[in-house]
Amino acid sequence: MTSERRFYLTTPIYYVNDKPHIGHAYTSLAADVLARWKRLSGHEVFFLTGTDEHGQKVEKAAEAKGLDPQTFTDQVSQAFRDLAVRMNYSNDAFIRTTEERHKDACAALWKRLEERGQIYLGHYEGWYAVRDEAFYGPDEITEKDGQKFAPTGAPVEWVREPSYFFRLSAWQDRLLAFYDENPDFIAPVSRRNEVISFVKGGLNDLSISRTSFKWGVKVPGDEAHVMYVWLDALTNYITALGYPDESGPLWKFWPADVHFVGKDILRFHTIYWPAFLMAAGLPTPRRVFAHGWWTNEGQKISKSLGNVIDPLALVEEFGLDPVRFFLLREVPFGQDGDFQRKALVGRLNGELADALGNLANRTLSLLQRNCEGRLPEPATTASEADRAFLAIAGHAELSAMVDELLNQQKFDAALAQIFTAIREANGYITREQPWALKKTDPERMRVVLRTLHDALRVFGTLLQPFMPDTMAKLLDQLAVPAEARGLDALATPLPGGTSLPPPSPLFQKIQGEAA
Ligand code: ME8
Repeated sequence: MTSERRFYLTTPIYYVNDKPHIGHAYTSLAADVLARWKRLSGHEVFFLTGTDEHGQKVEKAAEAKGLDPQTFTDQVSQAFRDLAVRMNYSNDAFIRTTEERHKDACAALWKRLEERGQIYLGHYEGWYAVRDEAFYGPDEITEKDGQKFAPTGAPVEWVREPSYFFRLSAWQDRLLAFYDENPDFIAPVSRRNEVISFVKGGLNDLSISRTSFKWGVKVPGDEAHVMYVWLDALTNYITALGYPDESGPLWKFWPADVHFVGKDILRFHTIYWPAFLMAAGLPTPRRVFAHGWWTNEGQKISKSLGNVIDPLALVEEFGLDPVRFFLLREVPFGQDGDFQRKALVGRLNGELADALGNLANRTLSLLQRNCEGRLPEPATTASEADRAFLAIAGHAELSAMVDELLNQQKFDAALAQIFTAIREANGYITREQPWALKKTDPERMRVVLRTLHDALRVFGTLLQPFMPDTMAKLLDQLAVPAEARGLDALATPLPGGTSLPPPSPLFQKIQGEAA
């Protein structure tokens, strides 16, 4: 398999200071859909997610619960694992930064940086926000009611302690050259501009160790220090591939094809991470995609406002696949989005139940009733109307278009293309009226129903990454064999005469709520 047919993608590793919410579910969902798409198109995929378990923030959260940090992280980390199962994420691995192999990988990377003259011992004095686990310059700080704040709104405290530093300032020009040579490294483009102007503004050396608390990976050779949690956390992406063993079976997946992140952690991934890697002489990831922020019915999501959206409660109420579909359909990936219940009901009732569900049900019921539940032979006598319809819903064009959009992480646009074709199919069935053809022109009826069946197979195949369970059900009803559900298989028509099972509805409408 050539490297082009291999694909490595990651989510952030989530802090275990609290239970998972919609934002965490969202990033992992996007990664899951792309992972599934890549597998469907014949790639060898490695999809990683996990939890970030060190640092002051987690230490404090454990303290507040009266637990030692390891017991606490064992509990909360499990909630993220459970979320992955409940959301049907197809991650190939789940990494925890408290694993021994990860501590070894961090120590190895540290030593490599040290050997290459990238680390020195100094003294850190400045502002630190525990909530962001980030350092801030004096010009970034604001004050309200005697408390100082970072630009993110996180309270900051003055920190003064011995610290190791990474020579980040020395990487400014090489980072700028790197962004220039790799225009796709930061997406979307607005974020790329933001990072470039930040780096042009000048970079200071980065404090990469702390001595005022203990919950972290120990600095090799100086155990009074624990590593800065972001150096520890970013290393997870290579730990999972077996680093420092570059001859192991998974190392072939490095560099990552996409790191999915939220816009809040863009700088860590697009400045620190490539700088660490370049400084260590390791290849840099191909792309970092920073998506936008969800608000809830117009309000910032926060624990204090009591409006945190629990993804599992949504799944409980609306079903898993409608929720998976809605989150990626509603908001262009990369932009902020507002969660509105009525928009979710509208998409579920309108697009899923009416447009797709009814189309499948009508077509499959007619095939049962009027064709003895058997698939007609592939159509040989296409009319002008059939050809016009197939130009939009034909497999080759549609899957190429979806592939191109998903390679740019344009999930909403990919779904919009598929649903344009589904609307077209509804127009086709309404115009052709196959139910009226049974007596007047049964041969034409068979052509129309076969054409619709072929189109439904395309829709079901292309939508599998978004709604895996429901599309498996649709493909079962269409009698598509399990081994013929990849993109390549679409070019081979199903044999005429295939027996079709009786259809059952794919989606339940939500009643009594105005869309
Ligand atoms: O930052 N809308 O972990 P974290 C959309 N451990 N996405 C959201 C969101 C919202 N309202 N809230 C959170 C960390 N997210 C570090 C990462 S990686 C080496 C270390 C998502 O638990 C989004 O992906 O604070 C964001 O980047 C991530 O959760 C932050 O998760």
